[in-house]
Amino acid sequence: MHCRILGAPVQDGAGRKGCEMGPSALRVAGLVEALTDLGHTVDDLGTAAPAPVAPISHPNTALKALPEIAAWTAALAEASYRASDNAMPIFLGGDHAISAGTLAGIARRAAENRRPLFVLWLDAHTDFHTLDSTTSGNLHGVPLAYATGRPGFEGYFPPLAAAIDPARVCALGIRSVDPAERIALNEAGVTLYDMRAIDEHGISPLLRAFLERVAEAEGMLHVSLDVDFLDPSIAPAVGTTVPGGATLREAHLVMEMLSDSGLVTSLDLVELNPFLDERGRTATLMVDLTASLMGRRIMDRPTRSY
Ligand code: DIR
Ligand code: MN
Ligand code: MN
Ligand code: MN
Repeated sequence: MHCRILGAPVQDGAGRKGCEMGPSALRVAGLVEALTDLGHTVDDLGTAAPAPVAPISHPNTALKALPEIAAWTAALAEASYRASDNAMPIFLGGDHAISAGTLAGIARRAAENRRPLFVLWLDAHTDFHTLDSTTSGNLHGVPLAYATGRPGFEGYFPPLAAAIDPARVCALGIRSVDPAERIALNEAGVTLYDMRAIDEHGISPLLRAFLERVAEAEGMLHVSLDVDFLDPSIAPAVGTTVPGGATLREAHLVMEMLSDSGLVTSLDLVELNPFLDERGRTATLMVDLTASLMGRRIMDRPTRSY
Protein backbone atom coordinates (compact mmCIF):
# COMPACT_ATOMS: atom_id res chain seq x y z
CA MET A 1 0.00 0.00 0.00
CA HIS A 2 1.16 3.54 -0.66
CA CYS A 3 0.48 5.72 2.41
CA ARG A 4 0.54 9.48 2.68
CA ILE A 5 0.92 10.95 6.16
CA LEU A 6 -0.30 14.47 6.89
CA GLY A 7 0.03 16.26 10.23
CA ALA A 8 -2.93 18.44 11.22
CA PRO A 9 -1.92 20.10 14.51
CA VAL A 10 -5.33 21.51 15.39
CA GLN A 11 -6.11 22.10 19.06
CA ASP A 12 -8.71 24.87 19.07
CA GLY A 13 -11.58 22.42 18.59
CA ALA A 14 -10.99 20.76 21.96
CA GLY A 15 -11.64 22.23 25.38
CA ARG A 16 -8.05 21.70 26.47
CA LYS A 17 -4.84 22.62 24.72
CA GLY A 18 -2.24 20.03 23.71
CA CYS A 19 -3.55 18.20 20.62
CA GLU A 20 -1.25 20.45 18.59
CA MET A 21 1.53 18.09 19.73
CA GLY A 22 -0.33 15.01 18.47
CA PRO A 23 1.37 14.68 15.06
CA SER A 24 4.84 14.99 16.63
CA ALA A 25 4.07 12.40 19.27
CA LEU A 26 2.76 9.92 16.68
CA ARG A 27 5.88 10.42 14.59
CA VAL A 28 8.18 10.09 17.62
CA ALA A 29 6.32 6.90 18.58
CA GLY A 30 7.42 5.43 15.25
CA LEU A 31 4.42 5.59 12.97
CA VAL A 32 6.39 5.87 9.73
CA GLU A 33 8.79 3.08 10.74
CA ALA A 34 5.88 0.81 11.72
CA LEU A 35 4.33 1.27 8.29
CA THR A 36 7.54 0.75 6.34
CA ASP A 37 8.36 -2.35 8.44
CA LEU A 38 5.06 -3.78 7.25
CA GLY A 39 6.14 -3.27 3.64
CA HIS A 40 4.17 -0.13 2.88
CA THR A 41 5.65 2.85 1.10
CA VAL A 42 5.23 6.08 3.03
CA ASP A 43 5.27 9.61 1.80
CA ASP A 44 5.29 12.04 4.73
CA LEU A 45 3.60 15.21 3.50
CA GLY A 46 4.61 17.11 6.63
CA THR A 47 2.35 19.52 8.41
CA ALA A 48 -0.78 21.19 7.05
CA ALA A 49 -1.45 24.89 7.68
CA PRO A 50 -4.83 26.56 8.00
CA ALA A 51 -6.33 28.75 5.28
CA PRO A 52 -6.32 32.50 6.08
CA VAL A 53 -8.50 33.16 9.13
CA ALA A 54 -11.35 35.62 8.56
CA PRO A 55 -13.57 36.92 11.36
CA ILE A 56 -16.94 35.14 11.60
CA SER A 57 -19.72 35.75 14.09
CA HIS A 58 -22.51 33.32 14.92
CA PRO A 59 -25.59 33.64 17.13
CA ASN A 60 -24.45 30.74 19.34
CA THR A 61 -22.19 32.64 21.75
CA ALA A 62 -20.86 29.38 23.23
CA LEU A 63 -18.89 28.63 20.04
CA LYS A 64 -15.13 28.65 20.49
CA ALA A 65 -12.60 29.36 17.73
CA LEU A 66 -15.12 29.26 14.88
CA PRO A 67 -12.93 31.31 12.46
CA GLU A 68 -9.89 29.15 13.20
CA ILE A 69 -11.71 25.84 12.75
CA ALA A 70 -13.45 27.05 9.59
CA ALA A 71 -10.01 27.97 8.20
CA TRP A 72 -8.57 24.56 9.08
CA THR A 73 -11.58 22.83 7.57
CA ALA A 74 -11.08 24.61 4.25
CA ALA A 75 -7.37 23.74 4.15
CA LEU A 76 -7.83 20.12 5.21
CA ALA A 77 -10.69 19.51 2.78
CA GLU A 78 -8.36 20.45 -0.06
CA ALA A 79 -5.34 18.60 1.40
CA SER A 80 -7.26 15.39 2.04
CA TYR A 81 -8.76 15.43 -1.44
CA ARG A 82 -5.26 15.66 -2.89
CA ALA A 83 -3.70 13.13 -0.49
CA SER A 84 -6.36 10.52 -1.36
CA ASP A 85 -5.40 10.39 -5.04
CA ASN A 86 -4.20 6.79 -5.53
CA ALA A 87 -2.91 6.44 -1.98
CA MET A 88 -4.11 5.77 1.52
CA PRO A 89 -3.95 9.00 3.50
CA ILE A 90 -3.38 8.90 7.26
CA PHE A 91 -4.24 12.17 8.98
CA LEU A 92 -2.52 12.90 12.27
CA GLY A 93 -4.57 15.08 14.57
CA GLY A 94 -5.02 17.31 16.13
CA ASP A 95 -8.40 17.23 17.79
CA HIS A 96 -11.44 15.69 16.10
CA ALA A 97 -12.34 18.98 14.39
CA ILE A 98 -9.79 17.95 11.71
CA SER A 99 -12.31 15.38 10.49
CA ALA A 100 -14.64 18.10 9.25
CA GLY A 101 -11.96 18.78 6.66
CA THR A 102 -10.65 15.26 6.09
CA LEU A 103 -14.16 13.85 5.59
CA ALA A 104 -15.11 16.68 3.24
CA GLY A 105 -12.08 16.01 1.03
CA ILE A 106 -12.49 12.24 1.08
CA ALA A 107 -16.19 12.58 0.22
CA ARG A 108 -15.23 14.69 -2.78
CA ARG A 109 -12.73 12.00 -3.83
CA ALA A 110 -15.35 9.24 -3.45
CA ALA A 111 -17.89 11.20 -5.49
CA GLU A 112 -15.30 11.67 -8.22
CA ASN A 113 -14.48 7.93 -8.13
CA ARG A 114 -18.24 7.20 -8.24
CA ARG A 115 -17.99 5.04 -5.15
CA PRO A 116 -20.14 5.26 -2.03
CA LEU A 117 -18.21 6.47 1.02
CA PHE A 118 -18.70 4.67 4.33
CA VAL A 119 -17.38 5.99 7.63
CA LEU A 120 -16.46 4.03 10.75
CA TRP A 121 -16.47 6.44 13.71
CA LEU A 122 -14.54 4.92 16.64
CA ASP A 123 -15.22 7.26 19.54
CA ALA A 124 -16.80 7.63 22.96
CA HIS A 125 -18.76 10.52 21.43
CA THR A 126 -20.81 10.93 18.28
CA ASP A 127 -19.59 14.45 17.36
CA PHE A 128 -22.97 15.10 15.75
CA HIS A 129 -23.65 18.62 17.02
CA THR A 130 -24.45 21.50 14.71
CA LEU A 131 -23.12 25.01 15.30
CA ASP A 132 -26.50 25.76 16.85
CA SER A 133 -26.90 22.70 19.07
CA THR A 134 -23.48 22.55 20.76
CA THR A 135 -23.56 23.83 24.32
CA SER A 136 -19.87 23.27 25.12
CA GLY A 137 -18.96 25.25 21.99
CA ASN A 138 -16.03 22.89 21.35
CA LEU A 139 -15.98 22.31 17.63
CA HIS A 140 -14.47 18.82 17.87
CA GLY A 141 -18.10 17.96 18.64
CA VAL A 142 -19.40 18.83 15.14
CA PRO A 143 -17.40 17.13 12.33
CA LEU A 144 -19.75 14.24 11.64
CA ALA A 145 -22.78 16.53 11.48
CA TYR A 146 -21.01 18.86 9.05
CA ALA A 147 -19.71 16.13 6.76
CA THR A 148 -23.11 14.43 6.54
CA GLY A 149 -24.68 17.68 5.44
CA ARG A 150 -26.71 18.58 8.53
CA PRO A 151 -28.04 22.14 8.12
CA GLY A 152 -26.62 25.16 9.89
CA PHE A 153 -23.04 25.15 8.63
CA GLU A 154 -23.77 27.19 5.50
CA GLY A 155 -21.91 30.49 5.48
CA TYR A 156 -19.65 29.39 8.37
CA PHE A 157 -17.81 26.24 7.28
CA PRO A 158 -16.80 25.79 3.61
CA PRO A 159 -19.52 24.37 1.33
CA LEU A 160 -19.29 20.57 0.85
CA ALA A 161 -18.40 19.23 -2.60
CA ALA A 162 -20.30 16.07 -1.56
CA ALA A 163 -22.14 15.21 1.64
CA ILE A 164 -21.77 11.75 3.19
CA ASP A 165 -24.97 9.73 3.48
CA PRO A 166 -25.50 9.35 7.26
CA ALA A 167 -26.95 5.89 6.61
CA ARG A 168 -23.42 4.87 5.58
CA VAL A 169 -21.92 5.90 8.92
CA CYS A 170 -21.30 3.43 11.74
CA ALA A 171 -20.41 4.83 15.18
CA LEU A 172 -18.84 2.25 17.46
CA GLY A 173 -17.82 2.48 21.12
CA ILE A 174 -20.22 5.29 21.94
CA ARG A 175 -20.89 6.12 25.60
CA SER A 176 -21.47 9.87 25.73
CA VAL A 177 -24.26 11.40 23.64
CA ASP A 178 -25.79 14.82 24.29
CA PRO A 179 -29.62 15.12 24.09
CA ALA A 180 -29.62 17.17 20.87
CA GLU A 181 -27.31 14.63 19.22
CA ARG A 182 -29.47 11.69 20.26
CA ILE A 183 -32.51 13.02 18.40
CA ALA A 184 -30.53 13.97 15.31
CA LEU A 185 -28.72 10.61 15.14
CA ASN A 186 -31.99 8.71 15.14
CA GLU A 187 -33.48 10.93 12.47
CA ALA A 188 -30.39 10.67 10.28
CA GLY A 189 -30.25 6.87 10.43
CA VAL A 190 -26.67 6.57 11.64
CA THR A 191 -25.82 3.00 12.71
CA LEU A 192 -24.78 3.36 16.33
CA TYR A 193 -23.31 0.57 18.43
CA ASP A 194 -22.88 1.84 21.96
CA MET A 195 -20.81 0.17 24.68
CA ARG A 196 -23.85 -1.78 25.81
CA ALA A 197 -24.17 -3.35 22.36
CA ILE A 198 -20.49 -4.28 22.52
CA ASP A 199 -20.96 -5.78 26.00
CA GLU A 200 -23.99 -7.79 24.92
CA HIS A 201 -22.89 -9.07 21.53
CA GLY A 202 -19.13 -8.67 21.42
CA ILE A 203 -17.51 -6.19 19.08
CA SER A 204 -16.80 -8.51 16.14
CA PRO A 205 -20.34 -9.32 14.89
CA LEU A 206 -21.23 -5.62 15.03
CA LEU A 207 -18.23 -4.60 12.97
CA ARG A 208 -18.60 -7.56 10.61
CA ALA A 209 -22.17 -6.57 9.72
CA PHE A 210 -20.99 -3.10 8.78
CA LEU A 211 -17.99 -4.36 6.78
CA GLU A 212 -20.27 -6.68 4.83
CA ARG A 213 -22.34 -3.67 3.79
CA VAL A 214 -19.24 -1.77 2.68
CA ALA A 215 -18.01 -4.76 0.67
CA GLU A 216 -21.42 -5.36 -0.88
CA ALA A 217 -21.59 -1.73 -2.07
CA GLU A 218 -17.93 -1.74 -3.23
CA GLY A 219 -17.55 1.33 -1.06
CA MET A 220 -14.61 3.33 0.14
CA LEU A 221 -14.15 3.24 3.91
CA HIS A 222 -12.83 6.07 6.05
CA VAL A 223 -11.92 5.18 9.64
CA SER A 224 -11.83 7.95 12.23
CA LEU A 225 -10.14 6.79 15.44
CA ASP A 226 -10.59 9.09 18.45
CA VAL A 227 -8.26 8.21 21.34
CA ASP A 228 -11.24 8.25 23.72
CA PHE A 229 -12.73 5.24 21.90
CA LEU A 230 -10.24 3.40 24.12
CA ASP A 231 -10.64 2.90 27.84
CA PRO A 232 -8.81 5.64 29.77
CA SER A 233 -6.85 2.99 31.68
CA ILE A 234 -4.95 2.12 28.49
CA ALA A 235 -5.18 5.53 26.74
CA PRO A 236 -5.08 8.37 29.24
CA ALA A 237 -3.74 11.06 26.88
CA VAL A 238 -7.00 12.63 25.77
CA GLY A 239 -8.86 15.64 27.13
CA THR A 240 -12.27 13.98 27.17
CA THR A 241 -11.80 10.58 28.81
CA VAL A 242 -14.98 8.59 29.45
CA PRO A 243 -14.78 5.44 31.58
CA GLY A 244 -15.82 2.10 30.14
CA GLY A 245 -14.20 2.24 26.71
CA ALA A 246 -12.82 -0.38 24.36
CA THR A 247 -10.19 -2.67 25.82
CA LEU A 248 -6.79 -3.28 24.29
CA ARG A 249 -7.99 -6.59 22.88
CA GLU A 250 -11.22 -5.18 21.47
CA ALA A 251 -9.34 -2.34 19.81
CA HIS A 252 -6.76 -4.65 18.20
CA LEU A 253 -9.53 -6.97 17.06
CA VAL A 254 -11.29 -4.08 15.32
CA MET A 255 -8.04 -3.07 13.63
CA GLU A 256 -7.21 -6.61 12.51
CA MET A 257 -10.70 -7.15 11.14
CA LEU A 258 -10.39 -3.87 9.23
CA SER A 259 -7.05 -5.02 7.86
CA ASP A 260 -8.42 -8.43 6.83
CA SER A 261 -11.31 -6.75 5.05
CA GLY A 262 -8.98 -4.82 2.75
CA LEU A 263 -11.66 -2.12 2.65
CA VAL A 264 -10.06 0.82 4.47
CA THR A 265 -9.10 3.67 2.15
CA SER A 266 -8.28 6.49 4.63
CA LEU A 267 -7.66 7.01 8.35
CA ASP A 268 -7.76 9.76 10.99
CA LEU A 269 -5.82 9.41 14.27
CA VAL A 270 -7.25 12.12 16.50
CA GLU A 271 -7.51 13.67 19.96
CA LEU A 272 -4.11 12.53 21.19
CA ASN A 273 -2.97 15.08 23.78
CA PRO A 274 0.61 14.09 24.61
CA PHE A 275 0.74 16.67 27.40
CA LEU A 276 -1.58 14.45 29.45
CA ASP A 277 0.54 11.35 29.03
CA GLU A 278 3.27 9.46 30.72
CA ARG A 279 6.20 8.60 28.48
CA GLY A 280 4.20 8.63 25.26
CA ARG A 281 2.28 5.51 26.14
CA THR A 282 -0.93 6.53 24.35
CA ALA A 283 0.97 7.59 21.23
CA THR A 284 2.68 4.21 21.22
CA LEU A 285 -0.69 2.46 21.53
CA MET A 286 -2.13 4.50 18.65
CA VAL A 287 0.86 3.49 16.50
CA ASP A 288 0.42 -0.18 17.48
CA LEU A 289 -3.26 -0.03 16.57
CA THR A 290 -2.43 1.58 13.23
CA ALA A 291 0.07 -1.22 12.62
CA SER A 292 -2.66 -3.80 13.29
CA LEU A 293 -4.92 -2.00 10.85
CA MET A 294 -2.13 -2.02 8.27
CA GLY A 295 -1.35 -5.71 8.56
CA ARG A 296 0.69 -6.47 11.68
CA ARG A 297 -0.27 -9.85 13.15
CA ILE A 298 0.77 -12.01 16.09
CA MET A 299 0.68 -15.07 13.82
CA ASP A 300 -0.18 -15.42 10.14
CA ARG A 301 -3.85 -16.11 9.48
CA PRO A 302 -5.80 -16.82 6.36
CA THR A 303 -7.30 -13.59 5.04
CA ARG A 304 -11.05 -13.28 5.30
CA SER A 305 -12.69 -12.09 2.13
CA TYR A 306 -15.98 -10.25 2.32
C1 DIR B 1 -19.50 16.85 23.95
C2 DIR B 1 -18.14 16.14 23.95
N1 DIR B 1 -20.46 16.06 23.22
C3 DIR B 1 -19.36 18.21 23.32
N2 DIR B 1 -17.73 15.90 22.65
C4 DIR B 1 -16.53 15.41 22.24
O1 DIR B 1 -18.60 19.00 23.84
O2 DIR B 1 -20.03 18.49 22.34
N3 DIR B 1 -15.56 15.04 22.96
N4 DIR B 1 -16.34 15.31 20.93
O3 DIR B 1 -14.45 14.43 22.52
MN1 MN C 1 -14.44 12.58 18.65
MN1 MN D 1 -14.43 11.55 21.70
MN1 MN E 1 -20.44 16.03 21.28
